[in-house]
Amino acid sequence: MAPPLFKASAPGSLILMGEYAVLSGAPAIVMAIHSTITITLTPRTDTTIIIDSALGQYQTTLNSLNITSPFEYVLTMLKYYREKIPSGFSLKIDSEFSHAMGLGSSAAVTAALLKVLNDWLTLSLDNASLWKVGLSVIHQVQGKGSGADLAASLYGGTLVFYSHPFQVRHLTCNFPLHAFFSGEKVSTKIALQKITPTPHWIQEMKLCTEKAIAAIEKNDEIHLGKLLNEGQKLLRNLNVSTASIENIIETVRKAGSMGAKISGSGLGDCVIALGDFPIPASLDYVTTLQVKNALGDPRASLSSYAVAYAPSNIALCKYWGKRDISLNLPMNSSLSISLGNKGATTELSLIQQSQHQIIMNGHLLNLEHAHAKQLHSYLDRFRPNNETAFLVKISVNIPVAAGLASSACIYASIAKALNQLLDWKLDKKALSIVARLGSGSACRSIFEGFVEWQKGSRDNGEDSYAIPLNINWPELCIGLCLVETKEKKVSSRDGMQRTVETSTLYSAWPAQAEKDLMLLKKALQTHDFDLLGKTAEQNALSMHATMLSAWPPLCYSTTETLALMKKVWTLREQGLSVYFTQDAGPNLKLLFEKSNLLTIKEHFKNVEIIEPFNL
Ligand code: 2P0
Repeated sequence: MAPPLFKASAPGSLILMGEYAVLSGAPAIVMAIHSTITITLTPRTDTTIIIDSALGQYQTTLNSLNITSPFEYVLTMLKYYREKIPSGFSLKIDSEFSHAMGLGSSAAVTAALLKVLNDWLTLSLDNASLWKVGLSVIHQVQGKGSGADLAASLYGGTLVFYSHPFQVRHLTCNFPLHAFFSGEKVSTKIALQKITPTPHWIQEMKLCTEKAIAAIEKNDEIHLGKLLNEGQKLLRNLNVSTASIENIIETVRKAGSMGAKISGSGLGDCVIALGDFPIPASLDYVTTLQVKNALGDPRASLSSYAVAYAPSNIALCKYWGKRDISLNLPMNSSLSISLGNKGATTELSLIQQSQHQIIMNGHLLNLEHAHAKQLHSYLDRFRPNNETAFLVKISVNIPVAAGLASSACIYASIAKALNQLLDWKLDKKALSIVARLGSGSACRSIFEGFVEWQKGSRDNGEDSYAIPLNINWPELCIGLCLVETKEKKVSSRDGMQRTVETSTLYSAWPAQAEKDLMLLKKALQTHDFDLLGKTAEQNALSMHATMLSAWPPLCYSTTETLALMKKVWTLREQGLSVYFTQDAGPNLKLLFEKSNLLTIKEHFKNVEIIEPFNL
């Protein structure tokens, strides 16, 4: 068996507002960035400690822990935990960003190591307790420091942070933000020794930060931009701006940034700029980053943890019938449209247990549940060994098992999360195959937009995966008409099998699906909406016809479904270009173009509109 290893990642960070004043009790706004530092610890049987990072290699033993550059933070932390550490180990530090750009790499290393040791030494400390330990390490190494960057690395996301007493609160900040490196870096320690703001200055920065927090809470990007410029004015008055920083600020403002300022203690470091603007090519020495704004960036909140989202999808040419049940290989190719922000998020971590724990929308899924068996056997394919299982938290924002392809987004998000957690580094084609093994339609949910699932012909399924069609159709709208959100009595899986085995009409289906696929591709290429609508509707009705002729007969429609269908047909007779599609459930999905949005809303009062290309 492979030796156990302990792995944790923590993101770097940028301070948006509140520099210097945060040391005097004022709030700061701090954000985790997208890039992380990952630490992997593998225990050894002797007392040797081997540290391996891009900054160099270092070897020592548990009994001679001397604080040596460039591993001061790591070694100081190891000294802190010395009495609890049972053996030597090797420590691999992988960073996705340079330590020389002011992106909080020391705090990220400290946070990742805190989490790794928390796991290995089974300390069970929460983030607030880890922060306190981490801050004491940071103070030992660099003297001063608020620990704002450490909080961002531990908690992730965008935080309102107070140092003493320690307090953090997540903010939702969805504005585009970019960071540009000034080309210089002065350590925070030196900056803090050189610069002492006056009480008046601290008060001004405090006010500016409080207003910026309010602007973010109100989603007021313009005001936030103005406040960033005010913050920069304050930092300029403190003499921590440089010619290179001013040049970046001027250039990004000219390019259309709504506000820009130094991020951090200045005298170098990064400029953080707000807005969606073309990145100026003249700033050729500059690094651009997309700040990760997600609330509570999950990459920071747990060790050995992964999170991934996948959209649901609606087929315009349906997948109905399998040529191989265990590999979910279809009889026919299909074509779908992904549903953007309607889908599933899966959080995944490893647990030392024999059985997986699956939490679906906040409820522990018990083994009798219809989905449980399928999910367990899917996860079994990927577990590292019999003593290790997965803790899976799935959040779905569409009704589960109501013919809205919830299994598609669930298995696609699990496949993506597995790829991260187990570090497979699979491309999307391979991920599509992994997702397909969970649920056929899931292979399409790996991609956005229009997607074709090519049925393939090989027995092992290696050529049965989805590909994106890269066609944009911004006017296309989907209207969800929910008739019922209860779980259906017969699953798609059983329904399609019954149809293949007993339906008198099924033999005509594969050829019809192939023809519809060609017509749909033609409609997509020519943006012929009526061809798209007609083909999708006829395809869905043909699929349901195969079910009606199965035995026992299979009918997912209710009287309300039929009433809705008739309404669509009547409206079409009256000249409205609206069509529907229906999956293995009673709910209908309308297809129409944006120009008819208001009319559709008038006729279908509770319709939920999705614009797959305008999200
Ligand atoms: C589709 N459906 O193409 C069709 C139309 C339902 C009707 O794909 O057994 O949950 O897990 O491979 O993917 C739903 O079937 O079935 C489905 P499995 P899946 O969207």
